[in-house]
Amino acid sequence: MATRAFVVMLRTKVHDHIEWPVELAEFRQLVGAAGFEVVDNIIQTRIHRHSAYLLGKGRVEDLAQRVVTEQIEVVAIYNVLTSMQKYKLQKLLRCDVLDRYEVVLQVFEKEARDRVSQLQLELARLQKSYPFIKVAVGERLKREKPSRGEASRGGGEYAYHSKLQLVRKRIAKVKSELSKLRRENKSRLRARRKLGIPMVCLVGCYNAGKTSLFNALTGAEKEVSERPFTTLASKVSHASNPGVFFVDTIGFALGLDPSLISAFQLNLDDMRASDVIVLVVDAADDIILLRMKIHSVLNILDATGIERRRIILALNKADLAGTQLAEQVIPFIEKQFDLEWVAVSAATGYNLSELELLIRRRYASLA
Ligand SMILES: Nc1nc2c(ncn2[C@@H]2O[C@H](COP(=O)(O)OP(=O)(O)OP(=O)(O)O)[C@@H](O)[C@H]2O)c(=O)[nH]1
Ligand SMILES: [Mg+2]
Repeated sequence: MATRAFVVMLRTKVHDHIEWPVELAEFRQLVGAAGFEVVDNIIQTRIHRHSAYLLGKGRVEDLAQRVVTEQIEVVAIYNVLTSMQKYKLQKLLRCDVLDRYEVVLQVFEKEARDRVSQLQLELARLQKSYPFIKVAVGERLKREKPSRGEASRGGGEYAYHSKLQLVRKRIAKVKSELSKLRRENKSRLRARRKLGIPMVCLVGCYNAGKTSLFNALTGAEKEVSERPFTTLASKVSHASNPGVFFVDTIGFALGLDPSLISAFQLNLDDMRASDVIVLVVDAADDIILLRMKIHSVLNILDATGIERRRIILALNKADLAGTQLAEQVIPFIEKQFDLEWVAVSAATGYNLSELELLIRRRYASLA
């Protein structure tokens, strides 16, 4: 039986009536993918976050009642919490509280099978949990009254410091292993670059169809699925399209926390090293969601240092989008974004040669 969860969102942009339902729906999907059954949504609108509990205290107390009566085990919060907020909420709600960072991390962890992804995720997990352990144990020590003089307090503090030291040691170990792997990856990228063959990276949100396109363009048979984050570690094509190296890599989610993105440095290196970036979107998505996803990915690419002149937009799933493509998506893209685009379908093979042509032209223009 799935773990019963509430989804909680604090809306701070009080004038936004369009984006928040989309963000909520996307988050609910991730909470589901993390293995939870969403029993209800609780939404509060206030301009300022409550510093201790995120939501107003009255709301949290109501929630605590419902957690008991409705047998809730997890409260998943759309917003990103400080360690102190998480600690206080868990204490008051008496159940696990996960914020968006942790929910997404949990979904990633379900998919991580290769060493690099596992290490990158372990680091992301440790960096989030270290300040939380500090707060949680610190608060406990403050409350504990030494029962037999100072000696027992000393024991508690000793355990506290040795626990933190263990986590710090593990962080250092994982970081050093990752930097070794990152150096190796960079030297592979340099060797590939020396061959003078264009490198083309497929980027976009999860489920856009990056791996499906990668398979269609290269004849590979990598796993494709509707689960979020099916692909974590990058895959590079070799044989069947010898004129181009295609790179399939990790997918993003709407509003992904920047500190979580920065955990995936090896994937970001693959993107940075590519000549051309194909930003893949699902053209059958609702137009508001589509706009938010494109902005989200462009922001990540900007922050990663990838220039706009390297980017081509692939409107994938043309077969599924039907008339929405010509009537809504294309006029919208033309109006909103200064990006060269091509409508394709990885499923039917529609316009793939057009995409390859655009890639070659763009590569030539970069030289
Ligand atoms: N109808 C249709 N479905 C497609 C097309 N391309 C991909 N899909 C489906 O969309 C879903 C996601 O495809 P993937 O290729 O795994 O997507 P991805 O972008 O690699 O996703 P992540 O690896 O999770 O980031 C799968 O169910 C595919 O079968 C397409 O052109 N048309
Ligand atoms: Mg994939």
